[in-house]
Amino acid sequence: MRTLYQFPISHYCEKTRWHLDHKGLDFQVDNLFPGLHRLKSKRLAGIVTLPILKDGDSVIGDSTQIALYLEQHYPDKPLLPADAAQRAEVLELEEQFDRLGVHVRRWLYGQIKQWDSVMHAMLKVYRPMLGLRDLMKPVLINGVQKLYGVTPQRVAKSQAELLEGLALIESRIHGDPSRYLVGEQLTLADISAAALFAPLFTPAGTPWAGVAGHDAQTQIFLDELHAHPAGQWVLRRYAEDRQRRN
Ligand SMILES: N[C@@H](CCC(=O)N[C@@H](CS)C(=O)NCC(=O)O)C(=O)O
Repeated sequence: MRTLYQFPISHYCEKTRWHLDHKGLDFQVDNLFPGLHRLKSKRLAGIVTLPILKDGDSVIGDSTQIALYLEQHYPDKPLLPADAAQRAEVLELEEQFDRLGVHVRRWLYGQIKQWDSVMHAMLKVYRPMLGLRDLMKPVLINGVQKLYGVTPQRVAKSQAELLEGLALIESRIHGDPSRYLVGEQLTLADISAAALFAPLFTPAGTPWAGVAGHDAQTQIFLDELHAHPAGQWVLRRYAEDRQRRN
């Protein structure tokens, strides 16, 4: 049996879900409660973040390690090219987009004006547990702001970083949303970039669709990003390459 320990709205968890779905691997999800998840994640994999994958007797933490594990143990439908130079490029891009995922998250948290819709999306999968779920909301709001460094200066820097990330996508695809980042096929670089930028573009069927806690000014900025080739690229990758099994 395969279990993905996750938060549904985590874009790093989405990257792993996409990879598992791409390989056609069945898995169940165990949605851990934010904050309390650390008790389990430390015990399972000695880390404080999700995703963590349990595959039979193997436990792998961190979306990059999981990706490498999946490529090694399930070689069908590879997301790493056989060509050594292309493979190195994919791994390098994957690392860059993982780093950029931090900025996407911080910037988005920095835009939230109404937390209700965001908290609802974050917590709706958990049972109310004697009202504990709702009692935890203010603690969580404070917690994510501290944990992810959501201060005005850092949010502004993250905006610059995420714009650079979108420019990187555009340069790799030469402005053409139909192209892949490396070579002619979907690779780990594409699913990393598309999943980690997806919360900005809220593709249909993702946990972010319909979630909006930001104001009109942020929406104008997001609409502009949508119109860019990189925004169109993320949506296109979702429409064409994101097969869902779960
Ligand atoms: N480098 C890690 C990052 C994962 C990550 O940042 N996960 C966040 C959710 S988006 C998390 O678990 N945060 C909870 C915490 O730090 O307590 C990966 O690729 O798996």
